[in-house]
Amino acid sequence: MSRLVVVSNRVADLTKASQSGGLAVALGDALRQRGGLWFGWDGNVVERGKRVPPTIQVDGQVKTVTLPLTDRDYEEYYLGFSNRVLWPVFHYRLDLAKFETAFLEGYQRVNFKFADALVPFLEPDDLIWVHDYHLIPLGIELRQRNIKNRIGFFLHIPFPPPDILAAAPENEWLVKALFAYDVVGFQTETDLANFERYIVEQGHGDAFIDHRLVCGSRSVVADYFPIGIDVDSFFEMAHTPEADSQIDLLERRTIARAHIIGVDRLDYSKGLPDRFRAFERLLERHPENQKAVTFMQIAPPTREDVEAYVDIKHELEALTGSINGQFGDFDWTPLRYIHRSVDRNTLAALLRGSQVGLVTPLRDGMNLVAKEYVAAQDMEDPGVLVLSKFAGAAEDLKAALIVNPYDIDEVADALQTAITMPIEERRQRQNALLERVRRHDAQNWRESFIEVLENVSLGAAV
Ligand code: ADQ
Repeated sequence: MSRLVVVSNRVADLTKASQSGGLAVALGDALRQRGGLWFGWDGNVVERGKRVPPTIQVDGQVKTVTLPLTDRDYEEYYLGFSNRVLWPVFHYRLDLAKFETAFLEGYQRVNFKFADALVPFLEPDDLIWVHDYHLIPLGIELRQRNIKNRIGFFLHIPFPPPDILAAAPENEWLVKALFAYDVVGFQTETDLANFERYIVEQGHGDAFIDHRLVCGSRSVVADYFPIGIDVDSFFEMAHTPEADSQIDLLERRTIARAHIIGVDRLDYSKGLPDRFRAFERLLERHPENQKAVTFMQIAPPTREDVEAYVDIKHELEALTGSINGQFGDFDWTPLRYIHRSVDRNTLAALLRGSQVGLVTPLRDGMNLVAKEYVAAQDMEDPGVLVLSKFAGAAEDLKAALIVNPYDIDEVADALQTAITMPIEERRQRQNALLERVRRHDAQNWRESFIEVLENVSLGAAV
């Protein structure tokens, strides 16, 4: 079995995989089974011009190789092109994108440096799996260094429609860069269709029935692979004696009979201001929920060096103050907004202890919180998932209450339906949801991607 080499912007700490969730859970097992290497940024920033050799850590069969970014690279590659250009554009938010030439140069420079630093660690049989929008051109850089291995790429965020992508600088270069890979994976059918439309409708190439797309002298296999979670371990985390006492505490500390929960990084793509307004609308339209329902939003800070993130933080603080000021009472705080990271065990307990999971991104690649909410529920007395139709997860989780997150009345009505839903309907929906969450779990995601990558006929010169 060939080794697996994972490349991503940040490298997760595999020794704390169950605590960090996400990629660490999804890829940790594969790395341990096959042996391999995880390469990426160590999260540190050093002065420009300073050359720091990669840090190598070995844990059994798995090596992690990490390096810092210079302050300039951090500004231009990470904050600049990745998070001020690609993140907003790929989330359909051209209004928030900021284009500067230096950003693109920084992005290309870091991908160049990453390739230089990675090549000495590669062996001829390695399967290389590159992750996410920070590293789209890494494939080209590796090919230019004569790396002939199978290389796959997975995009964790949405792939926008061609008309939107056309507004990004160097979009043609960026999309064509994907053809340096052998397999390109997306989260959903919609993302895959957008990629195919970009290639075919704009005359850059052709699509064939076996998922192969051809562009110039290169071809790739492009398909969708919905990412998932480790369902059993999340369920277990939500059902420990400590979780029981946390849920007890949650219930005893309040007069509310129903809890609504939201858990998201504080990001404008997650639709938090509209979500807060929908909760406010629920209290206005259905006043019987006053003193009877609470909403807890956990939203840890991210990317605070980007202006759009500071703006949304202020907006949420103002909305929280205004909603609590208008509706709160000495014995009831309607909205609890926690702007901190929360330990995953507590998170699992809170998801289980909440009667409604409110997941209303304006656009999201997949959204693992929706899946975690389903996995955490008690099957006998499950809660209800209210899910945005613009989350990738909605393609699969059709048994949730699917809403348009921009329509505040609709979300408020869905909340009311969720709070008052009879137990039989809740159980039916939960059964259907859990079946989907299990079908597309973390293991299925990584194994299906790796299987396609291992068996693909190589993409060069068709
Ligand atoms: P994210 O945008 O980060 O991921 P999401 O899929 O919801 O979004 O994953 C977030 C993870 O962080 C979840 O496992 C969640 O439990 C955890 N988390 C969130 N808030 C937390 C908190 N306060 N404390 C502790 N943990 C917290 C990107 C894409 C998504 C895609 C994933 C995976 O934007 O669309 O689903 O990658 O591909």
